[in-house]
Amino acid sequence: MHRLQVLSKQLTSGAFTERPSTISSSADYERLYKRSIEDPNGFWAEMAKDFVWSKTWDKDHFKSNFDVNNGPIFTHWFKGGKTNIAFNCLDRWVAAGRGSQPCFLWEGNEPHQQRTMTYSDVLAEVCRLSNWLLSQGVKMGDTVSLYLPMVCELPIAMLACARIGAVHSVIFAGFSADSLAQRIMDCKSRVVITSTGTMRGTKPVDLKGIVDKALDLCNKGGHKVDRALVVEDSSCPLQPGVGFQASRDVWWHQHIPQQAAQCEPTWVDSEQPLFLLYTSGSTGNPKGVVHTTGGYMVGAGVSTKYVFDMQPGDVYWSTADCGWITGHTYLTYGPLLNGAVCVLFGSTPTYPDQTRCWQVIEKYKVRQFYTAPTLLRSLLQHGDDWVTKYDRSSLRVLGSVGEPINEHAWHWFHEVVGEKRCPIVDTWWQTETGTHMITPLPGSWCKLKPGSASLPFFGVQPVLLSPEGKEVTGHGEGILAIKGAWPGMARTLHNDHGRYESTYFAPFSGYYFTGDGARRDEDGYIWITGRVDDVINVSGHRIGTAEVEGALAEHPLCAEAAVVGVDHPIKGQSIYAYVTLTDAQRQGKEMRQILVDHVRKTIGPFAVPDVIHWAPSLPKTRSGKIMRRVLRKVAMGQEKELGDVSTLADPSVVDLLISLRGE
Ligand code: 6R9
Repeated sequence: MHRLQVLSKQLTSGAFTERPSTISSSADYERLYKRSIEDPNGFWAEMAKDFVWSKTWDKDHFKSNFDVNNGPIFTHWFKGGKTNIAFNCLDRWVAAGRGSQPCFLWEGNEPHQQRTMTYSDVLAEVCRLSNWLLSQGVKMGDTVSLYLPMVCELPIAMLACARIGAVHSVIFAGFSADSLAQRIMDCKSRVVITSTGTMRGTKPVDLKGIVDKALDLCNKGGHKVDRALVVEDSSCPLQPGVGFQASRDVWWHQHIPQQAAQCEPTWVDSEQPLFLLYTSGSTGNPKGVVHTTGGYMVGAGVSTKYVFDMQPGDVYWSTADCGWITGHTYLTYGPLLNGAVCVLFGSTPTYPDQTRCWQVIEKYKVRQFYTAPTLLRSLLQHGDDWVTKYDRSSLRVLGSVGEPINEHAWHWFHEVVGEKRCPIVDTWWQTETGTHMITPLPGSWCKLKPGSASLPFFGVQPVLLSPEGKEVTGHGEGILAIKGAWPGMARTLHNDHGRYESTYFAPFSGYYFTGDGARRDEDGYIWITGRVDDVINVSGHRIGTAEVEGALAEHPLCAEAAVVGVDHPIKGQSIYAYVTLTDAQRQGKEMRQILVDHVRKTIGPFAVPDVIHWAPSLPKTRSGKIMRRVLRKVAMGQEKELGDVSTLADPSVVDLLISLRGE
């Protein structure tokens, strides 16, 4: 074969190749990691030099206190520095000659709905919207609520707020009017940005109607929203009966195009709040997690670069919605800070059919693909042919986030989707951590273990604690906590610093408490075992729900499983499993025995579920997390005490499960 042909074959068959942005050896990783822990002040200052600042940070810019006995909990990074994250995401690339490079490749609900916006287009639109926000009296520190589907206007609105120092609060466009009102009132937004509606598969979602109801509720609650800016979605116009309130509502297409396409960025202090993001805790009202500017920017930019091996011009796709943290850090800020081309996906991965993801990857030649195990599990049941008929040779790095990935899904992702060529970065992190915490890096030196989130990212010191708060060293298991601060961490909860301290720092003073359990193996690899509130103790055996779920999900007839612990008079707790079969016809006694035998064989007799409850589907939050709290209540017959189910994607699943109890 001609040399060039050989070369081009190598390129298209594309084994993962080391690039300058990749850490190229274990020794390099260890050296940088060590440095990041021993000298956080110096290490992160060096990293921060890759970004544009209007004023450099002080020499000793980093300080924190994690000990509740030692005064208030606080962290600051890059103290004294001033920057603007929107400038770093956009202006910088336009100035560097990348203005005509695509920034967003938007794909709508239908495969033929497409829109490309270049970096120059996005910058101009961000400036117009910033100018409009300023004209509405929005000032630095004011909060703007965004209730939008996955259209370019959503990240544009986030960046426009950031440009003028306003704080954005994105509320997933699936929350009910009540939840939306609660979140708007909590942060007292006077401006809300929304759209007429959106199509999710074949279903229209009437967003403006929901906003109208929410704003009525706000009025009743004594909070008035002055302005609602509405994006017109031609595929989903205003629903009959939904109107425009002339004194409050304005159209994006009438008011934004006439604004000037330049707007000076507001250079803000490093610790100026950038956004609020509400997340549910195990109890009480949703928490408004507050992220600030400088540390978050550096953490997001640097982790995206190393974890996804990202360089300017790379086509990157995260299936996350901007309504949750992944959509903030690894769809909007991180990729744009690295000059990437972002696919913005405004549909559902199974619409019009289960090949949609692979079509999108082929069409846009996606290089890095970041998704959640739940999606993989739902797709893998349909077999491999649906995947392999599309060209995935552009793929180089695959990412997983949101929950532990079971081995079966990991292998399918690696072997079928990634053709064994792409490393899988199983990234463990949280809304509160802001950025990746524990993850493999995509270098051939980095050994991958299916199901393990692997090693700490730079600057992160994970520790395992015993229930008494003693550090477990070496190989062992415990409660996952983090020692020492990292740049991307949340600084407080909106209007409730006390709750921030009591939730995350009081359980073990001196540490950030993650709420997850984990195990460290002989190689120092970390395996997340699930939330500590989900750990089941059966006759003294500690069993991670994730472990049992993983075992069930390994069975080819099991599409998905969720396991909870229920009180048991003799064993303390017993294991209660909800199982979705790939073929519902198989539900019955015989299948139960098959699954029980399978778990017994995979983990051991102590891990066998006492109950297998057939579940046509599982109650999930809109970000795809199984709501185990609800499953526990249903299992224990306490459905009157379900608590807040406002974050469920489909609340009717709960009634269905109740009706199937004992079947
Ligand atoms: C980013 C995000 C955080 C919780 C976290 C943990 C679970 C996330 C995971 C994972 C195992 C992973 N989680 N990534 N568990 N392996 N790679 O999901 O944020 O929505 O706040 O959820 O998700 O339990 O504590 P958030």
